[in-house]
Amino acid sequence: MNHKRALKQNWILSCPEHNISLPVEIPSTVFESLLDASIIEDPFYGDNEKSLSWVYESQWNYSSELVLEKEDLDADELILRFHGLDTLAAVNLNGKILGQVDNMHRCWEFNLLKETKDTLVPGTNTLEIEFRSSTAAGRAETRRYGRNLREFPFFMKSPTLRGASYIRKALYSFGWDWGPQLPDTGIWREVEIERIQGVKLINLQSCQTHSYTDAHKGHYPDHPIEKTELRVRCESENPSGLECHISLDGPGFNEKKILKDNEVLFEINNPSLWWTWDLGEAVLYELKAEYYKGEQVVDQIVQKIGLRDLKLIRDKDRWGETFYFSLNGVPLFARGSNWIPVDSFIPRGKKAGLYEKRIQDALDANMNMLRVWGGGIYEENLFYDLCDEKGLLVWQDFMFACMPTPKHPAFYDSVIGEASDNIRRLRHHSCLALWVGNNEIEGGWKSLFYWLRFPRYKKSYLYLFEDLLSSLVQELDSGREYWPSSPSSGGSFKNPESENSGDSHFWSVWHGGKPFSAYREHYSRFMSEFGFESFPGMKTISSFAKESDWSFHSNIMENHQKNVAGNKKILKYMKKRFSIPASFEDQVTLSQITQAEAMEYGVDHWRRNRQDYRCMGALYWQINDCWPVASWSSVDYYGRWKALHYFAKRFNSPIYCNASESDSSVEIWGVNDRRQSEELTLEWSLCDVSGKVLRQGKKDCIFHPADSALLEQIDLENGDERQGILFYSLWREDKPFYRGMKLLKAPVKYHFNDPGLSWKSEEKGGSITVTVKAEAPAVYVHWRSDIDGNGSDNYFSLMKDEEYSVEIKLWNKAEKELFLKTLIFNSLYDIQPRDSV
Ligand code: BMA
Repeated sequence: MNHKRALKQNWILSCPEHNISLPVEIPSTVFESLLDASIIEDPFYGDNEKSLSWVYESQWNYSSELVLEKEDLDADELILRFHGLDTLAAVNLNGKILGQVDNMHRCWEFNLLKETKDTLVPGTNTLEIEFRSSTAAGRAETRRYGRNLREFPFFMKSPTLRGASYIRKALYSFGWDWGPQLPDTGIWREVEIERIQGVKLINLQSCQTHSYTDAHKGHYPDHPIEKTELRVRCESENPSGLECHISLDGPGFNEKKILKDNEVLFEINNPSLWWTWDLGEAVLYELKAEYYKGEQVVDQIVQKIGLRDLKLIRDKDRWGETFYFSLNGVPLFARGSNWIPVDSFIPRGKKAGLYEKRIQDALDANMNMLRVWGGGIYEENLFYDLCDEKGLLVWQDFMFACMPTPKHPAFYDSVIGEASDNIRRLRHHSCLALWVGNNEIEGGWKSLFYWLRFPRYKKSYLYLFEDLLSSLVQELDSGREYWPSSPSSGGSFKNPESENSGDSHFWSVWHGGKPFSAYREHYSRFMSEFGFESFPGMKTISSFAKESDWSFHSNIMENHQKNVAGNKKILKYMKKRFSIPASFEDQVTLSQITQAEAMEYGVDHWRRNRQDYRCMGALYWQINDCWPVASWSSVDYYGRWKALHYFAKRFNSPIYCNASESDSSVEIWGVNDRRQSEELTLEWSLCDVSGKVLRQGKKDCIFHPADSALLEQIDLENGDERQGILFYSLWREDKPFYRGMKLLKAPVKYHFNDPGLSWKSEEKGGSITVTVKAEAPAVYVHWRSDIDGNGSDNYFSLMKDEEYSVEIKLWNKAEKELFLKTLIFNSLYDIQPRDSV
């Protein structure tokens, strides 16, 4: 029987140069272990990052005793498997070299009975992995190939260490415009040893075809698909001719078949489909392949798979070409954000539960898609398992971003290995929507700098991203689409940033300095990136900066801002919308409100445009951080939600309404991303700052499925109305269902009345419900406390005399008393200087 065991314990990490030797567990990395052993100070504190280059400039060795039994040595094969080595290393066994590794994104395997048979001994063997510095290697490669492959011309400062493009290692770790320069080293994923006897099951590849019911035509029935055919191919080595059984088990279905000609076919009538959480249930079936020797299972692969028909629809239309996903026949608007690695030190983040937490955050903010961005990693299995289970789609970049790639043959070979490993690892996941060649490299070729500096790299771009990766996806995962770059219109450098076809990144707001209103002038078929920065909350700032550093331009705050002049930009935008309060804490809050307003402005516009599929996705940049920093994230490194995350929860609601104002009118739009139609009542009232109602209305509306529509157009009279506060809400059978607020002018133009906020709290089923009341219109009401918790809402607005309840779940229930003691509610009135208008 085949047998696997993890090599987790009894490793020693050492660095002779610095006289360090530490016992460690695997997976782990050098930075993580040095921190655990208190050999270095927290790299995230102050500017400690700057004094740690010795760590990544040094060589590091991991060694362990590998105990082999007689059965291991008598096996047909004995595989030593590293699921991830970061990055450049020699792997030695009993002093003999097994091989050199040079790609963090690969799974490395060594057949010990082949390569080292003579040196293996029963009992204790010595395994040693000697890592060399990735940064030194990056510099050496740059010299060797004579090209510094970077994003910007040389007079512009790059946040990324030199040579990164040559090394197949997570790019962000060399530094990014939101990430520190802390390239880690180590055994970052599991190591195992597998004994193989007789047969070897290697991988499964399944492919689905679906037949739709007639009822499907023209609307979206509950069960659109009447039959799914699932063809499973099995890759194995079976010299002993044993029987392989493939079984599929799911709701109302359980069949087991014998593998013939390496293939079986299941026909599932009335399948229970896999849906994103907002369209239905994410049903998973269990697919199992088992080799039997008599009654005994000798090898096995188990996968959870969903039955679903997911297509990328690119139809010609009046604007150009559509770009959207259709899930089981339903056109899906992708609501979500871009995802970066959870930590600068990835295994540490995984151990801290950051995958579970951040994915829950994405779901809490009503997202149905995450984009795994190309400057990080092909994520952990856990990430995709969670997305499968929860019904969250994944847009998957290959790991290339923002800089030209090398063009020597060994680099291509490395990419082929990496891409094949990851396609084969991930292709059974239902959540996986699309493979994408790279982040922003096709767009990079728009710049003169690329053309002048790297003319000979253009052909290699086309080879890598429009030939090699595309044919690998075609060969290894034929049911899934490949898209050459993000953004792109389909490739060949043809207008990658077109508004009329493909996906787009829109950075005129923020990088381009344009006002938020520029979002409304920009159309896109699928907005896969746009973003706006803010500071993390005070508790997070206190984790890296002393009180004396609490100002936008102190050295420490500037070190925790990696986008050139980013803090200046935050302030500049804030000044356009608000008066700047004196207290740093209020400034930080205001930076978050500015960010939230910006993202809401964009998303509302693109969601209004789902009509006729004009725009079918809005993924903002970025949901998470890998360290505590001022950035575009909506959730900070410690998991604290910024104002934007609460706004996102609202502007990503599957059914909602939003308001679009101009000088003389305001439109209220309804959006329904679900597949059922809804009858809802819209109520709105336009007030002045005292709460006096200037105008109001009420209307029953039908929200057609998968559509957006103008619900109400209000023409504004001159005077107060044009500077009103518009409150709007949706009601389902007399119950409030959605509420929103729009200031018709920039907030700085309002002289708010004191809303005299009062609140009372009550404990209910393990969480705390706080009811807050306003005596005058209260804009962006926000609660905070010394104790952390996630609220059902925050940064919401209240009408005069309105009462509203939020439920708050504390991270640690035991801290309830201190939470309540330090709980405070404020609104914009409290954080705007009084004499500002
Ligand atoms: C995007 C990303 C990242 C970057 C972000 C903010 O275009 O692809 O490379 O961090 O912009 O500048």
